[in-house]
Amino acid sequence: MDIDTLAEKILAGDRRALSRAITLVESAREDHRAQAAQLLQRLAGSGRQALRIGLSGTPGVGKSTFIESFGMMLTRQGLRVAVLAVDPSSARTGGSILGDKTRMPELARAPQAYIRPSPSQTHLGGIARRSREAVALCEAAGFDVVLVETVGVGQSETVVAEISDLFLLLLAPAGGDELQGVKRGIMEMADMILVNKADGDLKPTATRTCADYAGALRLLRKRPQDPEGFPKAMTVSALEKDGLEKAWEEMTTLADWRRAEGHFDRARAAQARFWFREDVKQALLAELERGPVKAKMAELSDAVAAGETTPTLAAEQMLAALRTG
Ligand SMILES: Nc1nc2c(ncn2[C@@H]2O[C@H](COP(=O)(O)OP(=O)(O)OP(=O)(O)O)[C@@H](O)[C@H]2O)c(=O)[nH]1
Ligand SMILES: [Mg+2]
Repeated sequence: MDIDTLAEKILAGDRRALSRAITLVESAREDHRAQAAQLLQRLAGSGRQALRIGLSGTPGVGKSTFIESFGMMLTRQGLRVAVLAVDPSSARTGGSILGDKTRMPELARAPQAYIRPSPSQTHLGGIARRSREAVALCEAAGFDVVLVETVGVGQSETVVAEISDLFLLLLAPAGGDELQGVKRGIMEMADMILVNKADGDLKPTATRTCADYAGALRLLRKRPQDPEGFPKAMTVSALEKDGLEKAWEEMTTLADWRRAEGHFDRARAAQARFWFREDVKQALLAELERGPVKAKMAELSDAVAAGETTPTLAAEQMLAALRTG
């Protein structure tokens, strides 16, 4: 299929075309890369804008259950929902593909929803590019909401936050000492904290945990992109489908405010800038792994190890060699 036809089909909301296109952007093959770039360029002018929601949380906190319940609630409101996963561990575990689809049985069958399994890739730079391009494809395909899930392990949260309009942190009810476990950097990224499993015996603990996090959020520096009262902490039960409508209301309130105040577009522009810089950095790093440059790196690295030169001097020498090509 040629790129023009593929683009047309995506714009028409053809799911198979969308899947094909995502496979294309996931490919590392040079000719695929060129086709993917052409396709994305063609779709860039679609003028469609989804609400991109990033969702992070540790294993077992209830991300899949939440996406299933929350996603179904959105489809019942007539919204089209796409689900993507950024999963740096998938290469190790052999992919969370089956796990995810079986944990989202209703959503996986819903005609208004699209779930894209996570590919197995190890290289985080590759994951980032593939993920943001997949988001762009879903957006062009006319989805109203694109949910991007990641399991909370280090850098993948940054990737997800940098491709999302809203970033949600899903937490479990826990004792006070676990509050310390959430890294400050992650708290600072969150637009909303959802304490899940606020049901049955866990409800009182969830309420207390939520209050603790609300307190912690208030201590953070006020961000220009937040109206009064945000970032917010709330309790939900993905299992009992409780608090999901309220959470969605808060999300739309926040997104609407950001749109009205210009923060929404500003954030996307800043993200585009961020990814441009990241791509340049990744490409420069990749240069170091190529032929003669790689050999020079190895040579200087050995010299440093042998004490023949210092790391600083060797680095200067390396950069000089790069500049002269
Ligand atoms: N009580 C209760 N249990 C829940 C809730 N949400 C999820 N669970 C349970 O928690 C367990 C893990 O849920 P998942 O949705 O698979 O969690 P996850 O975050 O997707 O986990 P990973 O995919 O392994 O990272 C399952 O046994 C769920 O039934 C909830 O709201 N309340
Ligand atoms: Mg899951």
